[in-house]
Order: sequence, then C-alpha cells, then structure tokens
Amino acid sequence: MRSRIVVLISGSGTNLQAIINACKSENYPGDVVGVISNKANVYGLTRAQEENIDAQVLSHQSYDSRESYDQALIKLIDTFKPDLVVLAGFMRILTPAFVQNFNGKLLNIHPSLLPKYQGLNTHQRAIDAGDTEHGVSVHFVTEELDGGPVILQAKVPIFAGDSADDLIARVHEQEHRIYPLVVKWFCQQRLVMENEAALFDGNLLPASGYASEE
Ligand code: NHR
Ligand code: GAR
Repeated sequence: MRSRIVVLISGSGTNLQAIINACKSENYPGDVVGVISNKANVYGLTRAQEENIDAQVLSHQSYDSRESYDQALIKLIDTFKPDLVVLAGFMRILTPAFVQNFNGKLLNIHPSLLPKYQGLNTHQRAIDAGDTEHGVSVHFVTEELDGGPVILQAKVPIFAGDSADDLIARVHEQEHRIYPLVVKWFCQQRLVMENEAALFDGNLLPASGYASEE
C-alpha cells in the first residue's frame, strides 16, 4: 500500500518538489496527496498545481489564536487521510495539541546540525560563530521546537568568505537528497518514533541520526 503524504509549506517548495519527484521514481512507496500553505501566492503552491496535486491555503491571519488555527489545520489535513505529514519550510510553530494529534507521523527538515542552532536564521548564525561545518537535520516533530529525535543529518563545509546565500545553496542540495530518503523509510515503515526516540529497523538511532558521518 502506498502511503499518503501531506506536505506543509510556507514558501518556494524546493523540498516539496524533491519529494514529488522522488514519488515518481520506480517503487517509491508514497504519494503527495495534498499540499497546504499558511501563506497565499507562494511558489510551492504553483509547483503542486503543476503536478495536479490538491493545493490549499490556510492563512493563519484569519485566526485569532494559534490554537484555533491549528484546530482548523488539523481538520484540513484530515480531509486527505494522510499516513505522514511533512513540514517542508513550514514557518509556523505548532501547538502541543497539533503535535499530539499527529504524534509519530510528523517530520521536519531543519537547516542545522541539531541540536545546534534551533530556531531561525541558522546559516548566518553558523557563519558568525566561525563554524567550519554546517548542515541539515531531518527529525520527528515533538512539542519542543526543533527538539524531536533526529533521523538523518547531512554535513557541508563552511568555506572562508561564504555568504549566508552560498551556504543556503550548499545545504539545499543536501536537503533535496536526504528528505526524500527519510520519507521513503517512513513509508516503508522502517522508521518509527517511540517514547520520543527514533527507531530505524527496530534499532534506536544515535542522537545525531543514522549514518551521519557518511
Ligand atoms: N512545531 C513544533 N511543535 N515542534 C517543532 O519541532 C516544529 C514546529 C513547527 C515548525 C519547523 C522549524 C524549523 O525547522 C518547525 C518545527 C518556524 C519557527 C518560528 O519561529 C521556528 C522553527 C521552525 C519553524 N516561526 C514563527 C512563529 O511565530 C514565525 C516566523 C515567520 O513567519 O517567519 O511561528 O526551523
Ligand atoms: C529549507 O531550507 C528548510 O530547511 C528551511 O526552509 C527552507 C525551505 O525551502 N526550514 C526552516 O527554516 C524551518 N524553520 P523550500 O521551501 O525551498 O523547501
């Protein structure tokens, strides 16, 4: 059975595109059945429409609290009957009620080597700190912002003179490689979250995720 994937976005959707492309490859175990953006007119919505995927906008500006927005978001997501909900550049912090509703079925990609640089503006922060490496983490979403168990990381070097944009581009290339892979593992049921830990083929993953040195 192919898994039903809903992707939440707020922007250009290059990670969404990478997952859509992967779904078209032979024997990939899932399909993106719906895309939801909290922002209107973002390019990720166009990408979905061009692939004939149902694309919806649910603007947080129409709601007077995070709780009421998240309840509406749960309702909309449920109409797609997803097996997996993927955050791909989704820029809204989710309430505990939302996270509990999709517990164990929520993935995020975060542009840092977690637990370093939780939150926003990660690339500039890594440069400003004088770091020589940076990267990206795919993790299960828990109530703690960017604090859920890491599944897979990819590292990139930071070169002298790099701008944040140079680094963003270098990290993006890795994002597009690792996110479809982790989504595939989830759809194959090789990946589960138990007691806020990530298990891969029944094995507890280390804090930095699977094969982080490769
Ligand atoms: N929600 C929970 N509960 N747990 C996580 O791990 C989450 C989450 C929601 C989003 C993505 C995350 C990231 O990868 C994510 C992980 C937005 C913000 C933020 O501060 C922080 C982290 C992430 C996403 N958002 C502002 C807010 O007030 C709005 C910023 C904006 O609109 O530009 O929600 O980094
Ligand atoms: C990605 O780089 C992702 O890691 C990051 O936003 C970008 C979305 O790009 N996520 C966050 O910063 C979450 N706070 P995309 O729209 O092209 O996939």
